[in-house]
Amino acid sequence: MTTMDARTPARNEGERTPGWHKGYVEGSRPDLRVPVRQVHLTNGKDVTLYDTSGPYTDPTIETDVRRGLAPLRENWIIGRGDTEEYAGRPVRPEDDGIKHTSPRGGLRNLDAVFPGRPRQPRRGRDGQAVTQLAYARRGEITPEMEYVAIRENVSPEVVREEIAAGRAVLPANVNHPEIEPMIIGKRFLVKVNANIGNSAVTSSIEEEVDKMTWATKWGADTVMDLSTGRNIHTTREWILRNAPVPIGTVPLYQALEKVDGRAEELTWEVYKDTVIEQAEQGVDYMTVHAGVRLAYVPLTARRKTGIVSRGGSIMAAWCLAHHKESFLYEHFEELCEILAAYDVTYSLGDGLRPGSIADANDEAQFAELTTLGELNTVAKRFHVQTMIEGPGHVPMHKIKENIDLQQEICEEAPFYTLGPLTTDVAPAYDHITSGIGAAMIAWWGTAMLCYVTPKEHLGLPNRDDVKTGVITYKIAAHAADLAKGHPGAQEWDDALSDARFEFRWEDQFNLALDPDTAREFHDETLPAEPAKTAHFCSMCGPKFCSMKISHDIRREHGGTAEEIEAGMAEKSKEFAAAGNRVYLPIAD
Ligand code: IRN
Ligand code: FE2
Repeated sequence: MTTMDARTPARNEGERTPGWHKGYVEGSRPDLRVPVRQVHLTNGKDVTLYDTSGPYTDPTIETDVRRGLAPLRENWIIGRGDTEEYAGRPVRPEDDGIKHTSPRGGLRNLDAVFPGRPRQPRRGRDGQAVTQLAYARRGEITPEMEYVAIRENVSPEVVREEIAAGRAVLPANVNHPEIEPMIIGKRFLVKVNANIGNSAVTSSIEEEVDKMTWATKWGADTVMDLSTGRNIHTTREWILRNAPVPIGTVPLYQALEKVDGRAEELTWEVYKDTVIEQAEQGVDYMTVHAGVRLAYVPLTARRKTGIVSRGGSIMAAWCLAHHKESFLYEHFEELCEILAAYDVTYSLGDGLRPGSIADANDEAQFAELTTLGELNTVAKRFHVQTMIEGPGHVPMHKIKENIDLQQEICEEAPFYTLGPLTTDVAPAYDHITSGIGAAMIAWWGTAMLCYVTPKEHLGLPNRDDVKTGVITYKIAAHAADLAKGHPGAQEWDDALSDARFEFRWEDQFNLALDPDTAREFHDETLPAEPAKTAHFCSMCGPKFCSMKISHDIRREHGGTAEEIEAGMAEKSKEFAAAGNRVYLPIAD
């Protein structure tokens, strides 16, 4: 997140009461409007922040999960000729003779609910690929690229260059016109992904949609739907049609459902069919564990925690059962053709990531990374946008080697890491053990961080855990943006610091990553309304407040170094006179 100082939101400018509202920055065409969070401070200044929350936080837009969001990219996609209407009825999962987990007939209902979707991908004008990578390589700045340039406060040409070089990805399936485009790359703001799903037993479709909007409300830049079990297809359809952010999946999970959970029964055909089904729905990026090769599986035998990746263990089981090379590796080129047709972005999975501090940076992990580098090169030949997944559990002194090697081996393709967790000893606090590693690795160039919630290793995250995970990771991401000197990143901190120093409590809350909790904590100690403008903070009370003292000194003695020193000496005397006590009762 960063401030976007130079740009003035076009809408809602009239109502300028302190607080915040959703604003829009208009691009070169009227249908290109980039949402921002516009914070109005009580001192008359405005701060503009990056916004991931979608139309849900715009009171002028009516949303209805049953209708889905407006397809904001549709004209751009059709205008480029990326898709066309299906001549007949599109091939539906229930028509293809392969066993699917989604309920038959469910799709027909969806057709009525979400008319006009999906559209058939066209393999590009004159046989050219329709991916953002292909456009960037041809020198074309798409509206999506201009959109993210405005969001990131950089020039569209920088965006095009980074995508063309493979250093950034703009995940945007041609069948997901609802998203507000975003970019993942080390020259841009560090992004955060939140995982949802996984809870087929306990939650309803509405709950899953709600988890997705809840995650984006707190700043998730992308959401991965890892649902398994019943209604998997329909759940995903609802999430996609209501998502303002790119949606990622691991198609292997659904493919495994189709063979009743028996890994050895997986086939390339079932997998491919699942990928097409999901690509057609509009999934923007897919985790593909194609780096788990037969020969690498024995390298994990002496590990403390073996293979902890779900996808990795499924593929390892398949390889061992057949004693054959992975079907994902063998059919990788064919997979590239499918992904290119829909502009689905690869997230090459780290199936052999370390699951404990002891296993960090071992032979198995780096062998897989070498293969991911090789596959990255193949994907680029097919113009498929590609990022690389990373660990895992890694102690602090072994983190840098991960990003350095990945950048070298994968030609600077965006790195997308799960944490890493910097110690194994704190179950229930793994958002923190991993937030530490996430901040470090992002500082050194990781482009997107996959969040970890307090429930990691213990259970399924609930609403509160999702929020805690997202906020923790937004802190890591922003800390990295600051350390990297991302243009504009510090303005946000400066605005909040000023508000803190000047006791503008409401401004502090409105600028905070989590205004609700900040306000709540403050109210716990000082519930009264006047306290929000009082010139002391609840930490020290009215008698002893470092910020208040600094103000007093400035007021009484002016601002030079000698004057401040004199003021300090005086305060020291006052302090001694009052009994040298740091904590004084608030009321006399
Ligand atoms: C991210 C980086 N490394 C792994 N991830 C995420 O972990 C990935 O994007 C997906 O959400 C999940 C996949 O886990 P398995 O199948 O590798 O355990
Ligand atoms: Fe773990």
